[in-house]
Amino acid sequence: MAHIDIQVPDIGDFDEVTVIELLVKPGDSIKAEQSLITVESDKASMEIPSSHAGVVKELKVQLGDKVKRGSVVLVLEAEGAAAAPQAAAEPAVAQITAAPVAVAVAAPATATGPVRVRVPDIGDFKDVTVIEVMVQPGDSVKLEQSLVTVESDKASMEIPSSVAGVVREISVKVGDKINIGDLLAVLDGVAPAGAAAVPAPTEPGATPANAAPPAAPGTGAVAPASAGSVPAHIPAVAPSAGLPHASPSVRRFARLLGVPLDEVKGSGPKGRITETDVQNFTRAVMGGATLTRLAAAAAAKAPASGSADGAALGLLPWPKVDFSKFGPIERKDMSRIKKISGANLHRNWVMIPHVTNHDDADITDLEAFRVLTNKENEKSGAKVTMLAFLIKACVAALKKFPEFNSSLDGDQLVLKQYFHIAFAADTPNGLMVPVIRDADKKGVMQISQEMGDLAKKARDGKLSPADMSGACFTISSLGGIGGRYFTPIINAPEVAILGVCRSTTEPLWNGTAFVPRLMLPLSLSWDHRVIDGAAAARFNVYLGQILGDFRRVLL
Ligand code: CAO
Repeated sequence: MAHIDIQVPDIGDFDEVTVIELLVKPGDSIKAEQSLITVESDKASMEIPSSHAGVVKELKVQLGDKVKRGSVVLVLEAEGAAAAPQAAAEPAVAQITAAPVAVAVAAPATATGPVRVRVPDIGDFKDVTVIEVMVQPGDSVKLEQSLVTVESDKASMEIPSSVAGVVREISVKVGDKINIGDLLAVLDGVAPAGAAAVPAPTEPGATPANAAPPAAPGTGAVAPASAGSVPAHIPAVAPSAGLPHASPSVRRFARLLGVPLDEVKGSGPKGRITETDVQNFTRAVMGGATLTRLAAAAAAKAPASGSADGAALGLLPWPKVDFSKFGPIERKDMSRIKKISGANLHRNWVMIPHVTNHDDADITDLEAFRVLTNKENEKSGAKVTMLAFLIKACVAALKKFPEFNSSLDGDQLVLKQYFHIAFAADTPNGLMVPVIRDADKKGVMQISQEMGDLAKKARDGKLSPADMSGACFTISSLGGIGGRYFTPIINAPEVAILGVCRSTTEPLWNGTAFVPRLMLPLSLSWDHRVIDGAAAARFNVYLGQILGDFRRVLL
C-alpha cells in the first residue's frame, strides 16, 4: 500500500485559511471525495476533500492551524498502488471543494453610474443557494463588502461587491439558486476595470424608482429571518442578525437531525457552532427537556411543510402517502414567507394555551359616521377604514386591561407602556404583519393613511424589518372578504390577538322590538397563562361598547 500526502489544493486568492474542523481521524477508512477538514477565512468556509480512498495514517493539521495551498493535511494509505507515484509528484487533492470567491479588483476606473454586479467565478459549483442577502437598496457598500452568502453542500461563502457604491437594486433573494455570471445587484458606483461588474444599461426601468428605503438603524440585512417575536397565524419577517456561525458540515448535520441552528449556542471560537454543540442540543431536547422545549424543537423542524416528526412529541409520525397513486398531482415549493410563518405558527400554537372568545359589536352608528366622513373627504381622497377605528378602539381596551398589552418573560410579565398595533395584510407572497407605531398618539385618519401605506408596501414586498417589529397586539381582519368567526393564533410574544369578520345587518331585540343593527363579529384569542376568561370577556364587552359609541374613548 502506498502512503501519500493529501495536500490543500488551490483555494483561490486566500493566502491562509484556518482549520476549524477535523472530519476524520487516524484509522478512519475514507472514500475518494470524502471531506477531511473544514477551513475558514473571513469570507468563506469550505471542506477539503480527499482525492483518494484509503485509510488515514496520520493527521498533519490540528484545529486552529493556518493552512494554504500545498499544506499537508494528512498521510493516507491509499487504496491501489497506482496512486502513489502520481500523488507524490503533485498535490494530491486535485479537486477543489470551493473556489473561494474573491473578486478581482483592478485599479478603480472613474466611471460612475449604474453598475451590474454579477456572480464571479465560484469554482466548480453550480446552482449554489443564496442563504443570506446582506444589503438592501439604499445601502452604501464598500469595495469587497459582502453582498450575499451562498451555500452548497460543501461550502458556504460570501460574495463580495466588485464596486463601491449605493445599492440600487438587489436581483436575488434568499433561496435563489445562482451561478457564475448571474446578476446579483445593480449599484450606483465606481466600476473597477475588468471586474465582474458590468455597467448597467440606462434604459428606463434600470433605475427602480420604487427602491426600498434604507433599513432602520442596525438592520443591515434585507433577507428576512424569523425573529423570536414573529408571527402567529400570520407571518412577520424580522431582521436577520446574521446566520448562525457554523461550517457546511455542521449545517448539514443539524439539518439531518432537524436541529434549528439559530437555537444552538456555539462553543467554538467566535461563537461558532460545532458538531458537539448540535449533539448536545439534541441530547438536551431528547433527554430531560421539558415539553415546551420539545415542542419548540419539533415546531422548528419542518412544520410548514406538514412533515414535522410527531415522534419528537411522542406522537405518531406524520403519514407518508404516495398521493400520485390516487390521481395526478403537482408539487410546489412553499414560499419562504410561508415557511417562516409556518414555523412560527406551529411554535405559537403548540406553546401558547389559546382560548378564543367570540362576541359581536354593534357598529351601526360607527359605520354611518365612517361613511359620512368618507363622503365629506371624497375630494381629498382620504378614506377612513373600519380597521382604523378598530385599532383605536383596541388601544382604549389595552389601556383599560393592561395585561393584554404584555409579554411573558420567564416568570415575569412585561407590561408595555406603548401601544404599537400590528395588522395582518394579505399579499401575493403570503401574510405580512406591519405595525402602526404609537397608535395611542394618532388620530383615526392618520392611522388609516399609515395603514394604507404599509399595506401597499407589504403587497410590493417593500416592508422593512422595522415596519414589522415591536407590536403589542395584533388585529387580523377578514372583514373585506367575509366569514363569521375564526380562531386567530397569537403572535408571540404578544398575549392576545383580535380576529374580525364581515359585519352583517341583524335583527336585535331592543327591549320592545327587533331592530336592524349592523353587527361586527369579533374573535379574541388570548394566552391563558396571562389572561383569564373573565378578563377576556370584559375586554370584548368593553371593545363592543367603544365600537357602539366611540365617544367612550374620551372617558
Ligand atoms: N365588515 C364589512 N365590510 C368590511 C369590513 C367588515 N368588518 N372590513 C372591511 N370591509 C369592507 C371595506 O369597507 C371595503 O369596502 P369599500 O371598498 O366599499 O370601502 C372592503 O371591505 C375592502 O376592505 P379592505 O379589506 O381592503 O380594507 P381594510 O381596511 O378592511 O383592510 C387590510 C386592509 C390590509 C387589512 C386588508 O386588505 C387585508 O389584507 N386583509 C386580510 C387580512 C388577513 O388575511 N387576515 C387573516 C390572517 S389569518 O391567516
